Amino acid sequence: MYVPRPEHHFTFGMWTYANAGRDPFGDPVRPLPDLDFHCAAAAKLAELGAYGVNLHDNDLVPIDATAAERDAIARRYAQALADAGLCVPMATTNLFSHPVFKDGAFTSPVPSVRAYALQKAMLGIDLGVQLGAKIYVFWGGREGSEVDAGKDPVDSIKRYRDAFNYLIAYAKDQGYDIKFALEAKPNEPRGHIFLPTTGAMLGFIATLDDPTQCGVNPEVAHETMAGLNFPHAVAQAMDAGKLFHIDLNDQEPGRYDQDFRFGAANLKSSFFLVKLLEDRGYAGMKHFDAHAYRTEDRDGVWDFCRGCMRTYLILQEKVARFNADAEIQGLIADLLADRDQVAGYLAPYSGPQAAALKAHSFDIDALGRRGSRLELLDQLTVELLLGVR
Ligand code: DIG
Ligand code: MN
Ligand code: MN
Repeated sequence: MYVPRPEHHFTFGMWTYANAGRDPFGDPVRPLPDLDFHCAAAAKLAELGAYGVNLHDNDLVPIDATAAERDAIARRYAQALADAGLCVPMATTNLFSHPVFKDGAFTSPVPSVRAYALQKAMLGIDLGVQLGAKIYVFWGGREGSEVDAGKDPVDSIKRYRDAFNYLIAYAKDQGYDIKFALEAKPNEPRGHIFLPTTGAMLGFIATLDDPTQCGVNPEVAHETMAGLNFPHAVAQAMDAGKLFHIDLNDQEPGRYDQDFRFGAANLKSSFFLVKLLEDRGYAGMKHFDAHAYRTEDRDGVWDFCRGCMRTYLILQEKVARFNADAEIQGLIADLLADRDQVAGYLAPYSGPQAAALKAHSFDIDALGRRGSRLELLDQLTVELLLGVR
């Protein structure tokens, strides 16, 4: 029961299981990772049932590596992944750690920085494709401001668009089988990050030269930080056919980006997220972009990895129980029933149907008095999650 297997498509970023526990107020509590650790970790993740490992370019290759060093590192790691039976479904570029990006990468006011960011992203895409990635994520952690006088927001969006149009053209020019997924976050490490939510990203993607090559990578913690309902953000991405990837974790509202173990903070929201992904047949990767508590040693990190996958599988079973629960489904059916036979008015517009609707008489007071039994429906949902249904 609840044993993760590769077919579940659970993935972890190198930066997640290798997170050393450094935070703005404290030094690392776990050893800093090296290539030996990452190669050994591949075997460990395979043993735990993971499907793949994701990476930023510099999680694997030091920013100052020569081309020969890069190739040797990539070869060794690719072999370790092959030996473990793991793949690299997603890759991304670190456009946020080096000081050069301190005022942005693609939206930096400095043309040399924007040009270097394009160069680094192209090389990162090359590396990701070489390792087999089919999705390339862009998280614009430094694309923002604290001093709005120094960065025109419209110019910044234009620079962002120029960069993605350029990189989409590059991937096409190279004949790469890869799609881009944009990841939103409202703030941290910048005071304000451009395109702060998944909804904002969806609006932005529509303005690209070729929107078909770009989707979104929503993250639980990031929408939650903004006080938003994460399943609703995912639903909009699904509706737009743009849910190319997803970053699973957990988060308490109104706090810094906690990147908690999946399900560690809000079980009901995590349940409805799993329900949405399962009911709608999401076929992409389930990536845990999270890390263990700073209190943990490396053994605790593997507890964290196990917990992410196990909680997803437990909630997946709860979804099946919810969908098979006659009382719950009966309440939902009643809620949605067309008691007054007016569904014909809601069909696609036609002149005669609109004329009939305009002439229809509604008893809005009676409609207003109708109960919904949502208290009972939510109680039954809670009881199911508490394991008594
Ligand atoms: C943080 O949530 C971001 C970075 O870790 C990475 O660029 C992206 C990929 O999951 N998520
Ligand atoms: Mn995060
Ligand atoms: Mn993320």
